[in-house]
Amino acid sequence: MSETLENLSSETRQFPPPEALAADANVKADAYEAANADRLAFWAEQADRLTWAKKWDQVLDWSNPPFAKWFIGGELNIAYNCVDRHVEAGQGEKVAIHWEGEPGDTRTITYAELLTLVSQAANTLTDLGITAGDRVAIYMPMIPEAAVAMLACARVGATHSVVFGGFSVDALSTRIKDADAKLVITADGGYRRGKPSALKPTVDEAVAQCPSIENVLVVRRTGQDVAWTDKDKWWHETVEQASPEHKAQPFDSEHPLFILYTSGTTGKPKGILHTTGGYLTQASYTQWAVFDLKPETDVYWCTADIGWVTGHSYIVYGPLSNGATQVMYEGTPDTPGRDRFWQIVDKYKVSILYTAPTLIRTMMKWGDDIPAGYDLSSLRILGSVGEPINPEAWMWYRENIGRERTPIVDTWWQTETGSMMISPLPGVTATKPGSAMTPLPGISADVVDDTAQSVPNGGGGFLVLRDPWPSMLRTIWGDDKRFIDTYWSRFGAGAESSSAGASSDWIYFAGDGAKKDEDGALWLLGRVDDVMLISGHNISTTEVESALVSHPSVAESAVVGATDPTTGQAIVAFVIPRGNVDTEGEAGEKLNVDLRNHVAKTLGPIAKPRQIMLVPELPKTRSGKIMRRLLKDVAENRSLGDVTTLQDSAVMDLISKGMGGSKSED
Ligand code: 6R9
Repeated sequence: MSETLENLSSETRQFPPPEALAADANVKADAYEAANADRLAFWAEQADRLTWAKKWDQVLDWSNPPFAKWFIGGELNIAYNCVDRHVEAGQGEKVAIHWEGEPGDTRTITYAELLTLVSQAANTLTDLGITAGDRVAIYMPMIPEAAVAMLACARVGATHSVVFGGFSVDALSTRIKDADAKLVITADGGYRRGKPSALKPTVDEAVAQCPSIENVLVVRRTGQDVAWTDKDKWWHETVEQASPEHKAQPFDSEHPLFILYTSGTTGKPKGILHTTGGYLTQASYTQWAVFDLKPETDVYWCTADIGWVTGHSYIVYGPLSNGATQVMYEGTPDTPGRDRFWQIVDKYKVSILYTAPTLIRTMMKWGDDIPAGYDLSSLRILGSVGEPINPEAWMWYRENIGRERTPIVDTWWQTETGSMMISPLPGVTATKPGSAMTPLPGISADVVDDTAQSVPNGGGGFLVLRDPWPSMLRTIWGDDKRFIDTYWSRFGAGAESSSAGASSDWIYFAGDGAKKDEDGALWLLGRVDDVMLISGHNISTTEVESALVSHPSVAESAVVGATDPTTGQAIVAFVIPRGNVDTEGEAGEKLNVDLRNHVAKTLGPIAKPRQIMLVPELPKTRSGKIMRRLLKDVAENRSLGDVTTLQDSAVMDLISKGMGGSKSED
């Protein structure tokens, strides 16, 4: 018997690209043809968008799968590509970063100034004994120095490991130890939710447990009191005093650029390793192609944190390698008010906005009138990343932010893929609300059943990637075996049951469920670990959540399968109502019944939730992904598992308290 995912929902709305945008788009339909005709030649052409100190001899070496090498023999410096070459091309006065601090302080950094900062930081790293191949941990708020620190590491060939500025002592020290880092770059603190939030005390505690750390470089941002040891150096007393002259040396295309840890659901975090030439090729190309980036005129803003892969690829390496002008914002979207994002878009005339479904759904909850008060006419492209975007959230984004003019690009990718893999092209694709549509040119994604057979259109299963791609992870830091087990042993030549075949038979397992609709467009259905088994049917959490969000009273929802004596598992839904919805007493009970019926009507009786809880918030990771595992604990009356990556630990108390009734306190 082959196991597939049910395909319950259908979507008929479709939005072709605006004509003027399509006519002037950076990438047109012929890119798919070119990549299909010769995939390696296509990627070589994209690699040529970069400046190489030495040209590669071979595009791809896949002779030792699953360990890929791209642009073998080539040499380049990433920081040179992101900074120096724009200054050399006469763009020194162009703004690289419009930085907006949460309290309202601002900085404008041109490419020439960025070059000075990165050169000074590179000289300081060298003074502190950092050489090519050393690991540097970065634990910082969203300030320009975070990007400068990453670029300075890249410039001297040190491998950076950025750790979210919200993570605990334990999370930070585990990551420092795993990578055996020599230096930490941090700050006294940053501003979040209207207050300074300290970082240095966490670093102090972590460093006390990590003998490999020789120095700690500290940016002064908040002016908070800090404890000081002889390992600590102020940024302004070192970097800002250093020589602004620094000549970037080229590194091998496969030189390690960064490690970024993903937590996963079990076990210790995986250090995902990315290297130089292939990574920058795809990050840079996708930034330009998927956002139709026109560096001369666009103002781009990605709302992610640099502690997330989105911040690496689409705040630092993608935009800067293209010479873009971008906005960088330090704080939260509701400080000082819930209109902060739209104020920023209006102030800087942002033309390309890249954000996450969690934020879109939060904005829906806060109400349409907030963005309605702002001039958002500068926007021309909207992006989404991080989770499946529910069709109704997509429509809300299109109508209330894009004002029905701007294409939306829903971009599927992972820390492991390094850059975007499945996404519409804004000048080519007629988009469907909620679908990431098709693999980008040069990428081969597919949906397969449990025997690795491609499912037909209309079918659901597992998302896989069939051919190596330039920005793919190279391994898990220090653990090749886990790399093979996690990503390559489920299907194809890497699977235990198969006799290792040709190198082209290796199949990458992404860990996500997906389906193909009748036209072959791809719909992402969430992590396969979250799939529910209801009376013998595999049902994705995403489809039920999207059905709930399509009800006018719902802003956001999370669905889990809880053990059930009759159906094996039963659907328990946690729902955040929209801002103005009455959930008191009878109104709340009626809403509850309505919602269960609404799901049954939209997807069929099999998907009808057993229980719906109205809650004020949902547990999320720092990058905004819903932590269904914790909700499952609540639904099955267990004590909570690991909560270390939870963004706001008070949320679970609120939800557990609410389990008795069905009221929302918001
Ligand atoms: C970039 C990033 C990766 C996981 C991925 C998937 C989910 C990301 C998505 C999406 C549906 C999208 N995901 N983008 N699901 N549609 N457009 O988020 O990396 O933090 O490693 O997470 O996020 O489940 O497997 P990362």
